Amino acid sequence: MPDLVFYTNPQSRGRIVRWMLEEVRQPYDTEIVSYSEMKSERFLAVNPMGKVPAIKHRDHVVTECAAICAFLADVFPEAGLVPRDDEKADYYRWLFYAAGPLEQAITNKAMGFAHPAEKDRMFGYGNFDAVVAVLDELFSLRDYVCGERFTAADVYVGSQIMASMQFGMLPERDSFLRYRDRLQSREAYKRAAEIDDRAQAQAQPAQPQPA
Ligand SMILES: N[C@@H](CCC(=O)N[C@@H](CS)C(=O)NCC(=O)O)C(=O)O
Repeated sequence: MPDLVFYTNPQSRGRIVRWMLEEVRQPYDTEIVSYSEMKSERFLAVNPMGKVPAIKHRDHVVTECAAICAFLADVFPEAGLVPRDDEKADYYRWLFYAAGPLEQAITNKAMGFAHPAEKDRMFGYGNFDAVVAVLDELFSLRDYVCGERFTAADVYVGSQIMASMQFGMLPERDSFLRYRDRLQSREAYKRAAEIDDRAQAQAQPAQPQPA
């Protein structure tokens, strides 16, 4: 039995972790958790937030996509996705930036929550336009979060950027589109997407079409 169990739903942020799992290429068991099961006693024992994704590695549960990506990179260093010493500053900086300020900016924007400009200083992300400009500059100057080389930080930062663009919550800047193309050409990305698309189709069988 594999040391890793992956709790997910194919229509969730679990897709980020699926990609990371495919990058590290370790055996894992998948448990699909339906939205109606997420607040069950059984699943709350795994994640008291009642949310996916989560992983269990031996006796340890890890939740939060960014933490899971960093954890898997650390535990399976042979995948080559941990930062080298000279990459650590960028790796941690932008991983935490994406899990905090970027995600808040995007969800607030999607919900139509706006704050007056004079309150920017109270918000960790300042304002949405500033977040977009900072990321646009970053990916105009480099191919990956840490520069030339793909690391686990790209799985998370890239997923946030790609999903937000896909749902129309982030503008399609050229730098973001080029970054997306680089990431989507990865074999592990394609494998993960295929697995989740298949799981999603099984969960929602196609409706018969009227003749
Ligand atoms: N901060 C968490 C967010 C997890 C999350 O919100 N997951 C959603 C699916 S994308 C969920 O499980 N929602 C079910 C619920 O809240 O009942 C992470 O990064 O993993």
